[in-house]
Amino acid sequence: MNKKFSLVLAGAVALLSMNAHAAENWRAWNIHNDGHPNTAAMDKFSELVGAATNGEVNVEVFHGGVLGSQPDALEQVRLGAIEIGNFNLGPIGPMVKEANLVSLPFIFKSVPHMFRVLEGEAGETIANAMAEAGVKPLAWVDAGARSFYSQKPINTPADVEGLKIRVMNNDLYTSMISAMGGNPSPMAFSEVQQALKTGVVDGAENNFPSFKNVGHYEVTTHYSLSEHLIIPECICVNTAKFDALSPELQAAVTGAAQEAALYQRELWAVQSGEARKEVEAAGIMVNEIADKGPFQDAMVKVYDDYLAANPDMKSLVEMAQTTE
Ligand code: BDP
Repeated sequence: MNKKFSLVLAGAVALLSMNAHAAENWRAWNIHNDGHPNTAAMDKFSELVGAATNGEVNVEVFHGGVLGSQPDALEQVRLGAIEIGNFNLGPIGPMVKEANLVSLPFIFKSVPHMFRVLEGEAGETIANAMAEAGVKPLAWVDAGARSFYSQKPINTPADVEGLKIRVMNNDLYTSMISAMGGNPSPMAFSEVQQALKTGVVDGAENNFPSFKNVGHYEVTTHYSLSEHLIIPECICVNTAKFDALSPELQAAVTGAAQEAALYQRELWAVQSGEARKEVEAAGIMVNEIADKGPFQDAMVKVYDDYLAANPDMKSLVEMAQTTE
């Protein structure tokens, strides 16, 4: 064998063996910008995955929703065109029925209650159904509670009457607003600030960090603590991509997601309080709602209609309601 040929051969062999261990390069979707706890947590996740897998799985995070709106990105993850991301379970409900449990208004008593439900049998059922649908949750993330904001304080459901309120894409949210006499307007997150500014909608609902991070507080005056929805989020991966990894890499990626989620929860605890103070300092008037009873009463119809149409969800709803 001449020298040149053997060199070429050695090169080819080296290339082949490298390919056998070709690194996975994953794109991660994140809707938030710098300054939001989830952005920091997703950057942390990327760092942790790289370290835990010795560079065999690389995650590049695309912030600010540049890879598409949340419903589109979820579809991309299901297809494997985007591998992973930080998703809210709200927009997952229309594609995974079980995930809709968390979108029933007032289903959780508090954020710790929500995590207890997710850590129990109900959470397992939801996680399995999501994995089956192609969006496998590796860890649960805190998103606090969502409350209304608009140009006037909201204290009772009657205050919502006649208001056009932006909601995320999910029929449960449109029913929720309609049940209070408001006009629901499903819309992509990226369009909400402009819609509030130009009066296309009268109000919206979200947690403090998101209210602040994308400048919704700059175009509203009142934030009313209705806390009608406590929706968890996930670090969710395309199921097939995850299943194709070796068991060692699966464990490393899951471990990194869980560590990043714990980090997120710590950041959330601090930064949601800070976000509230910042918007208040900027002039937002925050009002407590002394009695949430009337809001809960208005939701009876939402539950009745939902359970009549989805009787198979009764057991999950009961599981959540009976979780201490
Ligand atoms: C934020 C969530 C994000 C949603 C957004 C929204 O973190 O996933 O897209 O609300 O209201 O709190 O669309």
